[in-house]
Amino acid sequence: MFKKLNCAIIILTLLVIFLPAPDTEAAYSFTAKHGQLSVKKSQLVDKNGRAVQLKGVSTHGINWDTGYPYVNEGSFKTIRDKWGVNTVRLAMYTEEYNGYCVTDDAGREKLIDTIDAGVKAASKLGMYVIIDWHVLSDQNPLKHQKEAAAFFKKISKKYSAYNNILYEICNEPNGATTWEDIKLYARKIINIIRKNNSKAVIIVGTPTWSQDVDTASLDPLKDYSNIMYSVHFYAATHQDSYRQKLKTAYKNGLPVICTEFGTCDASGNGAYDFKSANKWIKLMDKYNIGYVCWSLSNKDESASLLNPSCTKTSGFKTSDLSPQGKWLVKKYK
Ligand code: IDC
Repeated sequence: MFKKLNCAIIILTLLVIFLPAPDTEAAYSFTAKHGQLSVKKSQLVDKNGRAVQLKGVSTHGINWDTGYPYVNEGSFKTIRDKWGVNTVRLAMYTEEYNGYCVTDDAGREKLIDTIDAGVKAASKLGMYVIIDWHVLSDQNPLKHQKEAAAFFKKISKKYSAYNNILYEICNEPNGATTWEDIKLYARKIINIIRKNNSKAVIIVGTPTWSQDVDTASLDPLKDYSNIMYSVHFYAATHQDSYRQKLKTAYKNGLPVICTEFGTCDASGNGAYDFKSANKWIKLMDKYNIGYVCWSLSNKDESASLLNPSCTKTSGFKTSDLSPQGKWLVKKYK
């Protein structure tokens, strides 16, 4: 009896000593737990089919010095551990500020490198990452469809083995862009991504700066799986009538994700409206909809999560946070 017990103790001890210790980052991370995401009815679910809610932060434009310096492992680790963020959105403008479609080849290469740094850091830290084709002043995604097709072909091939990437194919269609235009564009780009990745969640923007999820819900894309539609809001501008659009979309069964929001007005500036922001969060929590806040930057504007005086690019302390930053930590943590 004693012999057997001794033997068991020795074996157990040896196991503890010689079994490789699990890599804590990888083994216990958010993405390790949830794995490949997919869409079941209107809900984002994890590898086990359980509902999952993403809580994210968006970079400012990665084509800009108020954006790319924060694309580093230290900064992602800080916002993961101190803020409760599980998702990072890499916003790459298409036209503004030497965006992908207007810069030169060297500029494009630098943007691809920044995306790579972001993807690698997020993956190492067990976070999801949204690659955002940030249509804004170009208004209609069809304008740069050719460039988008080449970009998503390249990027989806490069990251085909990753299970933590979501592709956001057009940030905010606006101007005269119709839902039909967006669908035409989306079909083209989805087909391209699907050749390299049959599962990744693909997020489609909606008309009027991604506000009209109600319109999209009346006639969503057919014949594709793992597609979500984005709603964006800036709480001081977008009040009850915009929340109503989300309620309508939800009632109609549209899978919605909020890939960008702010607590100030739609210019990214002006006064905060935390009361309205709280109403949005409450509604999205009720529906289990994920959300991503604009933006991880110290640019001197209300929407920045950091104070203009903060020059650190990681290791942010509470005193480095803007009013929106402090609000976010309270909500996310
Ligand atoms: C804003 C930035 C601001 C920049 C401007 C134009 O915060 O610094 O000068 O873009 O490039 C959006 C857009 C997002 C905007 C943000 C605030 O997706 O790019 O960022 N916003 O205006 N939609 C609604 C608001």
